[in-house]
Amino acid sequence: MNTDIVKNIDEIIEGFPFEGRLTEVAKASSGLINDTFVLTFSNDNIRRKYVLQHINTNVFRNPDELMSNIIGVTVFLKNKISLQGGDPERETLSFIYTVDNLPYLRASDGSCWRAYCYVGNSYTCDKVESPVMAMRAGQAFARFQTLLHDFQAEDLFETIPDFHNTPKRFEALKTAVERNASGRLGDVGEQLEFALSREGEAGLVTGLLKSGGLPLRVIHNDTKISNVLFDKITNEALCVIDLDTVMPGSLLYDFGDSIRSGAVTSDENETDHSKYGLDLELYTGYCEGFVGACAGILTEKEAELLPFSVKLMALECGIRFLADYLDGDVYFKTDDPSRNLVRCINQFTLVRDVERNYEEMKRYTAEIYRRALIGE
Ligand code: GN1
Ligand code: MG
Repeated sequence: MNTDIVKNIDEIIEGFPFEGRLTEVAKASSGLINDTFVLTFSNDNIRRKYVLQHINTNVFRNPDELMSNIIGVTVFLKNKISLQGGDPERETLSFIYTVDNLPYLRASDGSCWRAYCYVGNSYTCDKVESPVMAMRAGQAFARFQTLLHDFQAEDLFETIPDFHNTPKRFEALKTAVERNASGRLGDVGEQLEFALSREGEAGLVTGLLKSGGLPLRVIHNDTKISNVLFDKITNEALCVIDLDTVMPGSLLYDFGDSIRSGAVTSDENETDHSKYGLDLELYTGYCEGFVGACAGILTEKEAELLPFSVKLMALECGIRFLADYLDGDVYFKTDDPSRNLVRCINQFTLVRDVERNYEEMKRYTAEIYRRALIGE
């Protein structure tokens, strides 16, 4: 048994009321922020699995607030799902309190850990393989939106303030340029010029949220395909996971970020940038799933801005990678010094591709929305 991949595993498992004897620890995540492990415990003939996550407190500086959001949302979802006749054990996550009845464990070295029940017969994917899969992911995120439609957004802490505030992300980029902590400023002239040429559009969604032109909702904020749990038997989406960034915001951020991360022709680390771009079929598939499942709560303005949100999220993510490249890779995990620049270039390539396909995206989206509204 290899349990060494978590250094202080004995202390951690003693902190949670796991049943049985630990027999396996497997690394499970592809995320850029937290580390996730699947623990297997055996007890006579019974095997139980749990998910253990190390919380990255550099990013989530207040784990109490973070876990308060997650527990609040999952308990609310459980009630709703039960009332609708669903299965609350499979359609959302069940967090396990520590033996001291706390929502997460602080180990003696200061590291923070949380655990939830592993949902059996399920799987996650790092890549959207087909329009049907895109559609199912869209349904899952739309369901999350509709289930939380009447959750009080004011009850949530802003775990990462201004997370999708694109104008503030531009300010952070400019600070990173001035600081040039990594000394890499000379490498990024072209990317910087590109980013600044699109700055004019950066404040559209934040402006409308402020003026009331767009509703403030409870959103997921990290809507990539790897955050959807699928059922092994039916291949339908079961629920969405990774609730760290659940905060108030615009639904457009969720839609745009799903497309940005999933309806693309290659991986975000692709070094051959000519291979990277928008996959219109996946876009349409996702849009059908998402809009089909939440057309009833969408406002006209939200529906109109869905294609724009893709461009916005790609631009924002690109400038985040660029700022981190200039800062010396302090935020996103990297295994290569050029990684964040590569990621940035791919995002900007996607922005250009969305601009090229914009009219078509708008046409498809409007048609999907029209059909969803009349229940076709
Ligand atoms: C981070 O850790 P992960 O991969 O779920 C980031 C997202 C970015 C994404 C880019 C809390 O998500 O905002 O879109 O990387 N999450 C946080 O791959 O910053
Ligand atoms: Mg995440």
